[in-house]
Amino acid sequence: MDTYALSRRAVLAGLGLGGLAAVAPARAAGSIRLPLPGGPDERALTTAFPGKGEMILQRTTPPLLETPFEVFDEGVFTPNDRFFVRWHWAGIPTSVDADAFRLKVHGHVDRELSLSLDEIARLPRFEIAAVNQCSGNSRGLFEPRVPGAQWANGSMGNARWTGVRLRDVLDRAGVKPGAVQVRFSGLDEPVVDDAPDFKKALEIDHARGGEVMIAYAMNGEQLPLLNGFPLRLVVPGWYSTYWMKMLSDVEVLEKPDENYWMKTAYRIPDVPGANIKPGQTGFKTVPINKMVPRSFVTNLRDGARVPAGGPVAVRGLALGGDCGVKAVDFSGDGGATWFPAKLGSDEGTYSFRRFEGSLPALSAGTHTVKVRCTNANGLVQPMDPVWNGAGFMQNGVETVSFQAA
Ligand SMILES: Nc1nc2c(c(=O)[nH]1)N[C@H]1C(S)=C(S)[C@@H](COP(=O)(O)O)O[C@H]1N2
Ligand SMILES: [Mo]
Repeated sequence: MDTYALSRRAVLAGLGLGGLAAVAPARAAGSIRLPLPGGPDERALTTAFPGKGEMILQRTTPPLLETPFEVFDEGVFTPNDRFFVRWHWAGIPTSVDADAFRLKVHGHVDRELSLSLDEIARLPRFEIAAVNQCSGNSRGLFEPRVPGAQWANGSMGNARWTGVRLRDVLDRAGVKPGAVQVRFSGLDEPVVDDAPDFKKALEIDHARGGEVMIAYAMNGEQLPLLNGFPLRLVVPGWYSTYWMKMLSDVEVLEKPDENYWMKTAYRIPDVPGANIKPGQTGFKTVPINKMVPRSFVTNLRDGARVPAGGPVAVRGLALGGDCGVKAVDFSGDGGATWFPAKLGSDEGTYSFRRFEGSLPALSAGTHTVKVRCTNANGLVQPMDPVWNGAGFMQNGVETVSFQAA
């Protein structure tokens, strides 16, 4: 039996997030410039957050921490202490008592459950590698710029998640005929009374599909508090807005969820890939859902210098979205000619996949490399980002500009 959830290591060592608000900027470990067109592009680096190494401080309260991009060159899995953090409301418990914690399962079910972590750990164990990516990852790269957290490319991460299938938990409660959705919420709360608690819902068949899981471990360790200790939902292939952290409440619904976070926020045009014009209204929307393919060069960054006259190694990470990576191609001539990259080991459909290749010998001067992923469903990254006012689902082909000298 797995005992990650049973380890009772100190969670937050008594440091309140209110306290963090005060210490984080003071303990900033320097700053970094993000590739955000038109600025402001400078962000503090911080090591002040519990369970986290050096992170890009996007916001202090509630914490929004971005992964510095060089971390993605180190491997296919993102270390827990460098994994990005995003919360909507500042009412985040600063510690969770693992013994007292209960997961409530209720609503349109035969019997309500109140499960301890020990009871959950006794269900069949399930493990999957999957990328957790914020819907707004790379929002700051959109032009025209859009409001919202100005993330560069680091509000994503890949981990091996261990836990139990949501289906097994739902089966214990006994889903009644007529159930249409399952709604999730966590221990965090808004700090003002009239603000909507963060809740998300999935269709019942998706929830029971066997891949959606309740994770108690991430990369073989208990979840960092800021990534949802003690339990979080993992929805492989879908944007992380559904990946409810500190999951405490699972509610089976007879009617589609109409809460703010489903009905109003996190909506996308109902036509896949539709480019929206600034100011455009009146188009139909659906809740954001499956991820789309992406790829990133990790060994070269804008302004990098490489020796002229020799081949240039290109290495990076790709993600298929809601299916695997079929191919990654790269181009050194602005997209006129594409070379296939060699793909690294397959860690699973929803994982990052490494790729590598090399550009032919380059003359001295400025060069660019573009990289493009095609997923197993045949979906290809667009050359230009698909613009929308919410700044969601940015997946345009990335270009890195470097110098050969
Ligand atoms: N309880 C709770 N879960 C949540 C959120 C939240 O605000 N509260 N935000 C969601 C969003 S929008 C994102 S991007 C991911 C971020 O996951 P991470 O902080 O573990 O990287 O958590 C998701 N789950
Ligand atoms: Mo997000």
